[in-house]
Amino acid sequence: MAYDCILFDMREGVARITLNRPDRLNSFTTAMHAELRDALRAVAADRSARVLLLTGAGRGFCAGQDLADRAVAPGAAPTDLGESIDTNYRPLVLALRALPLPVVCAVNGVAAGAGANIALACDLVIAARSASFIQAFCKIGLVPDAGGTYFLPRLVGAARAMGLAMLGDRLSAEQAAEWGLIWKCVADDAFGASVEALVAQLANAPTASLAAIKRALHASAQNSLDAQLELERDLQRELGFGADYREGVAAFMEKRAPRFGRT
Ligand code: T3D
Repeated sequence: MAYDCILFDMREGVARITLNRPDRLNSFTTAMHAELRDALRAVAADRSARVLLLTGAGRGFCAGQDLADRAVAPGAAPTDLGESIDTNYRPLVLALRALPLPVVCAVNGVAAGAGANIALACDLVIAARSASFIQAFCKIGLVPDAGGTYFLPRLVGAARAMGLAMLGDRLSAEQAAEWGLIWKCVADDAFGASVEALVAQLANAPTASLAAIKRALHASAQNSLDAQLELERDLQRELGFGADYREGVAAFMEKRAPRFGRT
């Protein structure tokens, strides 16, 4: 599939998806969603992929749904937003969460509406200091979607989630990191290098171990303690029979750097 709205590249274990409609702050269109689905399918099928990096081109990360596609002419029927969510946003969030490798979101600028929540669906969010997060939905009469009402209270607590969602104010990247909404905020001039260092570290890490960590931490939101202990046991058993564990222990004993693989 040819891509017009995203850039997609896969090299040295790093899959890179860049939202690429900078003149519209990389807002989502139907075409962009179709391209994202295709690219994510390709990443899931590629056994050489060790980490996925999602970022935006230009000065913004993503301004959510392209509202130019939602303007309703007088007398015309409005778009069924539930259908749009079922076709586009829900599969996107679930695909990011299901990938058996770490997904890094590098928030290079403003992340608004579904753009903010797609970032939160990723495993590690690193933001430039000049970036910001806006739950813009209440400004146009909507409810946070793309997992916002799931992620926000779990990440920052009910009080802050309610304030962010009901006020729709801009949250700076620095404040987002202080509140635990994201992993890290870095100075703008160190952003590119920090992102590259992070994806390089993850691309050389034991991928099956990171996939198990992702699965266990996501499952903990619903599980009882005993169910979580069982899951940890099952994952540890599987990893304990794997090549990376053998390599990790051997490297430790031999006082050398480990060479991990995908499994
Ligand atoms: O519809 C469904 O399928 C349901 C799902 C909905 C999910 C959602 O995401 S709903 C929320 C949609 N997003 C928003 O409400 C955010 C709208 N954008 C903004 O509030 C502001 O643009 C920002 C706060 C994000 C950034 O402000 P600023 O001042 O830095 O930039 P700007 O000047 O507003 O935007 C730059 C250009 O991008 C501008 O175009 P122009 O005037 O230069 O030709 C602006 O119109 C355009 N743009 C920004 N966001 C969108 C957009 N165009 C279309 N859709 C956008 N969401």
